[in-house]
Amino acid sequence: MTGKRTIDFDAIVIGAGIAGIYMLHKLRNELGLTVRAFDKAAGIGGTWYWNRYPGAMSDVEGFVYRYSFDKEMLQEYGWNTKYIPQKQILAYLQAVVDRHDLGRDIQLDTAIESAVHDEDTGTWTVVTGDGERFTARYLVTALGPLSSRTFPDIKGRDDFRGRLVHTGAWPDDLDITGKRVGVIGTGSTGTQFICTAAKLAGHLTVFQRSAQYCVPSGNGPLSDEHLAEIRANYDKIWDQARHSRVACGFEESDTPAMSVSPEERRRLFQAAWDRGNGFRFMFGTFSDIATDPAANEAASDFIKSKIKEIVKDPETARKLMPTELYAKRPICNEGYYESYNRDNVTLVSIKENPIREMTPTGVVTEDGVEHELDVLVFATGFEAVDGSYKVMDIRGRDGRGLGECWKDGATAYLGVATPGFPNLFMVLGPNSAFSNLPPCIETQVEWIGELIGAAEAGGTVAVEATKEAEEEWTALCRSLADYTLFPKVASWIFGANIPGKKSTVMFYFAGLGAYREKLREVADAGYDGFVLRQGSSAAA
Ligand code: FAD
Ligand code: NA7
Repeated sequence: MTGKRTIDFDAIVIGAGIAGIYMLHKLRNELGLTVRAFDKAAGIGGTWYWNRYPGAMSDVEGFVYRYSFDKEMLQEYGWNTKYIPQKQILAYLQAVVDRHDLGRDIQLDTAIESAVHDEDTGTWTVVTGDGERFTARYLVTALGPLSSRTFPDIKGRDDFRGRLVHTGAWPDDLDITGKRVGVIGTGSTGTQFICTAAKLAGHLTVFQRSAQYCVPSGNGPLSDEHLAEIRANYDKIWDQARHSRVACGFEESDTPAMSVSPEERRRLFQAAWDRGNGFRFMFGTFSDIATDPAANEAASDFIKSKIKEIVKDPETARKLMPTELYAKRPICNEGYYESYNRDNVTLVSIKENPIREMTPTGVVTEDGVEHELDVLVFATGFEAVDGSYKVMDIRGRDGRGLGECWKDGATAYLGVATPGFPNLFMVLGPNSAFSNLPPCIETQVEWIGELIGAAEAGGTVAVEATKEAEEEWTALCRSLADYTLFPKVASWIFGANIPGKKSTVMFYFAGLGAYREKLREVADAGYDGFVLRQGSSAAA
C-alpha cells in the first residue's frame, strides 16, 4: 500500500477480544494489509481476559462458543466440559493468536482515547492514553458489547476497608475462600458467581434487586466420543447455527406453546430443564416464549414451580420468585436456587430492604442491620453496546462527534457502520444480531473484510453508510424488538440498567440467519445503503 503521504497502517483495530483477534487475522493474514490492533488490557481475550471471577464461563455450549474459520483447529484443539470456563477460553484465544502469529501486531496496555477522521487525507488518526498517534485508512472498532463496567453509587462506598471488586475486573490475587463475601447483582454473571462462591466463602450475602429466572446449565464432562461426534459433524453444526436465530447449536422450536396440552408443555419444559441451557429452554422448547404472553407465563410458571420445589426455606423461596415476564437474556447456571439451601448463604431482597450505606466494615440495609464483609463484589453488569464508545472521542466528517450523533441512542446500519464516519467499521455495533456472539462476530468480520477487500480492489477510497439506510435499519430493529416481550422488562439489552438512559433498541431480533441473508443481499446489490467514493485520497 504505497501512498503520497506516510500513513502508519492500512487499518487499525481497537480491541483484542474474539472480534479484534479475528479482524486482525482477516485484514492482515488474508487481505495482506498492514494492521495494528490495540487493547487497553495487558493481555488478549477481551471479556475472557477481564472476567476472572470464580465461576466465570460461557453460558453457550463450548462447541459453538468458538471460531469456525479455522477448520484444522476445530479438529485439533480439544476441551473436556460442555461449557468452557474462563481460563480455558482465554487459553484457546491465546492459542488462536499464537497459531496465526497475531501477537506481533497487537499492542497491549494501550487505551485508545480518540479517533479522528481527516477527510482531506482519508485517514483516521488514533491517539493513545500515552499520547502516541497512529494513522490508518480504515478503523475497525471491536470494543466489546459488554466491556464498560457499571458500579452502583452507594453512600459510603469509599469508606469500605475490605476488598471492593467488579466481576469484570477480577484481581488475580483475590481468594474468597473462607471469607465473608457480599455480592450485588444476580444477572448471568452474579448467578454464576453465587453458585461457585457459595461453596468457597465462609459466608455469602446476596443483595438481590430483581429475582431471576434461572434454568440449569446441564454442564458436565464432555466425553471423547461426544467430542469426536461434534468434530465429525462440524460443517453441519456451523451451517445450522448460521441459519438459525440464536446460533446456539440447537434447532429452535416452531411449535407455539399453547398449541399443545398442558401435560405436553410440562413434559417439554421438564426435558429442557433436565437437558440444561438457558437459550435452549427459551427458544428450543416452544417458538413463542419470547413473543406470546401466555407462552411466556407457562414457561415462567414452570420455573417458579422449580424454585418452590428446590428452595427449602419458604421465605427465601418467596424472595427468589420472579415477578416480571421471562424476557431478559436467558440465564443458566449450576445449582443457583440450590445455593440458598446452604447455611452459609443469606439472601437480602434490596427491593424490600434497600441498601442504606456502606461502612468501613460492611453494608447497612434499611432495617438497620450491618452485613459485615471482607469482600463486596459488584456483579452489576455493563453499559451495553455503546458504553465503551462513550468514553472515547470519536470524530468523523466535519469533526462531528459520535457521542453527539448517538445522544438519542446509538445507531448503526447493519450493526457495522454509521453515517458521517467513513471507513469506520464496528464489530458488534448497535443493532447487530441478538445471538450467540462468536458466530455473529465471524459474520461481521467476514463481511467487513469482504467490503474492505472490494474497496481495495476497486479503487474505492471511502465507504460510508447513508442516513436513510441507517434509519430504515433502526426502524426495522425497533419493530422487531417490539414484536417480542423483551422491551417490556428492564435490562441491559435496551440500556435500562443505566439510570437516566433512554430506552434504545440495540439488537436485531430476527436472528442470525435472517441477519446474514440481509448482509448478503446488501453486498450483492453493490453495497446498497453505502456510498462508495472512488478516487484517490491523499493517503491512498
Ligand atoms: P470483548 O471481548 O469485550 O473485547 C473488547 C476489547 O476491547 C476489550 O479487551 C477491551 O479492553 C478493549 N477496548 C475497549 N475499549 C478500548 C479502547 N478505548 N482502547 C483499547 N482497547 C479497548 N456471549 C455469548 O455469546 N455467549 C456467552 O456465553 C457469553 N458469556 C459472557 C460472559 C461474561 C461474563 C461476559 C461479560 C460476556 C459474555 N458474553 C457471552 C458476551 C461476550 O462479551 C462476547 O461473547 C464476546 O466475548 C465479545 O467479544 P468482543 O471481542 O466483541 O468484545
Ligand atoms: P446484568 O445482566 O446487567 O446483571 C446485573 C445485575 O446487577 C442485575 O441483577 C441487576 O439488577 C443488578 N444491579 C445493577 N445495578 C444495580 C444497582 N445499582 N443496585 C443493585 N443491583 C444492581 O449483567 P451481567 O454481568 O450479569 O450479565 C451481562 C451479560 O454479560 C450477560 O447477558 C452475559 O452475556 C454476560 P436487576 O436485575 O437489573 O434488577
